[in-house]
Amino acid sequence: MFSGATGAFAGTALTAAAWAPYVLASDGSAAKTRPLPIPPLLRPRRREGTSVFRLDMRRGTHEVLPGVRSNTMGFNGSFPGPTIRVRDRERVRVEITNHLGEDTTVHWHGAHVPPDVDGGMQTTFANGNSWEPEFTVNQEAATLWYHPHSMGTSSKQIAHGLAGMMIVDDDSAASRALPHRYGVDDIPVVLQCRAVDPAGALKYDFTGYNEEGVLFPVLVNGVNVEDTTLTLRAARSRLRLRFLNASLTDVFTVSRADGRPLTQIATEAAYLPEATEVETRSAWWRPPAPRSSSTRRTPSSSKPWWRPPGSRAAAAPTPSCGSRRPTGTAGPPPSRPASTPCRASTLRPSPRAR
Ligand SMILES: [Cu+2]
Repeated sequence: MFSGATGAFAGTALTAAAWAPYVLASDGSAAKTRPLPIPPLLRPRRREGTSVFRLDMRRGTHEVLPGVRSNTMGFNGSFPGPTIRVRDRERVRVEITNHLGEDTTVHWHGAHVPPDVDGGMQTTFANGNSWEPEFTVNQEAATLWYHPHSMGTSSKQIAHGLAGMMIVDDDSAASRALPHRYGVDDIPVVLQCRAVDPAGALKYDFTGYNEEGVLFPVLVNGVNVEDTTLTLRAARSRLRLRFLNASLTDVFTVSRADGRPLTQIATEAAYLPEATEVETRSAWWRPPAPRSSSTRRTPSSSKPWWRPPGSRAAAAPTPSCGSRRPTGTAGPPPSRPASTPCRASTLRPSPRAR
């Protein structure tokens, strides 16, 4: 089912109207079980009409392989970074300090902000320094992310853990109609395929990917799902999942293990003009970096439960760079050996849900 895919994340039907356990595992063989961790929500301070967020970039360690500490980099010590949630028209300032021991930037991927505050290579700042971009949010609801974008070190720093989700809210009827309680019925799902050697050293370029013995585990919200089964007990019958592919080169296919469709409601750009049922297997795939949102609903209804009233039209997901693509789609060559794909992971019902 997942051959050729670099990773897969499959879902299952809700079996109860109000309380629905979900399990994310890899081939059902993971040794440990724990609840799906939710990246912390970064709380701003309010200062003269501006929401002030603080990000501290420094080195740390994280368990990428079971029982092995990898040297990593993190925003506020979190892998992945904390989620920043802002609102259309909100004035925002982010105070960022660099303790990485090397240059960096922070780019607001997908945000409609002026270039001088968008963290491109021209705004690189050195170790020991701070950068404090300020902007007014100017776009409809979307799921974005933030990550370093400095010359020559972006993939290294992202691979080591510097990546986080950024959610933009708005006052549209569509937004009001959707689940929006962070970590309760509005769930961030950060998918990362990481290249790591058995000693825990993270790899981030062609040379590293081709080293002998390099492994490619799938992390979901920072947890290796080949080692650990993740569970999520939904507190609502409607569940919104925000998928962020924060991998460097890998494509994930998102589907449900029971063959039922997901209801896609947004892409990385905005809401879709109307909710769209997306099938399992290769029908729904994304290149690295894009975000999309879907909801799942109770299986008793066969129609999409929700259509965003009056929302602006958005482009369909557009393939861009990626190491693997559906047959017949042009793209750059695979960036790591085809013999070492990320292993498939599956979201399946827990025994209690059956
Ligand atoms: Cu980006």
